[in-house]
Amino acid sequence: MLSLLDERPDIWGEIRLIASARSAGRTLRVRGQDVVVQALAPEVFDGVDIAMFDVPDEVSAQWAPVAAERGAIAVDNSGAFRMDADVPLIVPEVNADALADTPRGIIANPNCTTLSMIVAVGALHREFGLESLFATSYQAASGAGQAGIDALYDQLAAVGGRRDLGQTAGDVRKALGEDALGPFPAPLALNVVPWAGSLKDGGWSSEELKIRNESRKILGMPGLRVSATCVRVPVITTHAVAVHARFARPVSAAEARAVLAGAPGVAVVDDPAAGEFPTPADVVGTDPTWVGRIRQSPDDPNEVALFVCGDNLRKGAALNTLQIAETLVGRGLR
Ligand code: 11C
Repeated sequence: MLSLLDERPDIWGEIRLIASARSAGRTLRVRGQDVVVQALAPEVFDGVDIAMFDVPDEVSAQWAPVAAERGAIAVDNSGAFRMDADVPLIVPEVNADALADTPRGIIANPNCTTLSMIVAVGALHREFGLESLFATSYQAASGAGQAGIDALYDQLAAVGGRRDLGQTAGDVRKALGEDALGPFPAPLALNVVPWAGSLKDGGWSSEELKIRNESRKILGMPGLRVSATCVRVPVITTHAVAVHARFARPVSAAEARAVLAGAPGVAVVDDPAAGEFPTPADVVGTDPTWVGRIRQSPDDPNEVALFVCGDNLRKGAALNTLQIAETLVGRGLR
């Protein structure tokens, strides 16, 4: 968030940094200035126009309303308010018009996996009319926070050079030891793990339901048929999603490619003959939603398949939050 503030347009006057009492008093550099971190308290929001929250759900649930009461618009990156009917869930390239109605003074930022694909899906929906969405994610360790990053680096260090591993059931788990799993339920090095989030009804993970519920809300399609399977892969940052989208009419790969190539926030790299398609390692640290492997289903002319990559810490979190703030200011809503 701080490095993006340095790069983005300067819509800001005074910038305040707020954190828990543990971090209060530290000095951080923002837009070329040293700023002392203040401890979270109601009065820190006095005089603030936009308060960007990047904290656990329970902290947002308590404090975003306080910021709103004090006159700020809270832009919240947690899951606390995303499905609240009085809180718009915004992706500026897709549904910026919903910013006009903020009855609680709170705007929600979607989950990083939804954000990694929804700009591309929204562009196709505008043109062709979406009917159903099937998604399989390949999610980076950083989606699980610093503990996820640390666990993956430690696991990779432990298996590095071990040409004996990955050949017998359970050998990677045994070599790492259960304490090395970090926030993941199985080894991530030399492996993929079909799990992210918490267990919900019917065996779905919370992450899979977030993709379903958030996509429906962002696209304004409460009855949209959505099914997702979320998988963690040994990537540090950048989520990838294999998307199968069915539309109201036949859509050729060329038509889909043309729409995506012209869509704001989307970059198309799609030349498999030359080995060119987006991969997390090649796009991490960049802003666009990268799309490749665009194909028309051989069995259903209305269905298009694509492979999408998005930096889960940038567009998936801090960047979209900042874009919401910039759009509020650009539209004169702040
Ligand atoms: C992950 N997408 O990759 C999650 C992290 O709802 O904001 C973000 C959870 C959220 O594990």
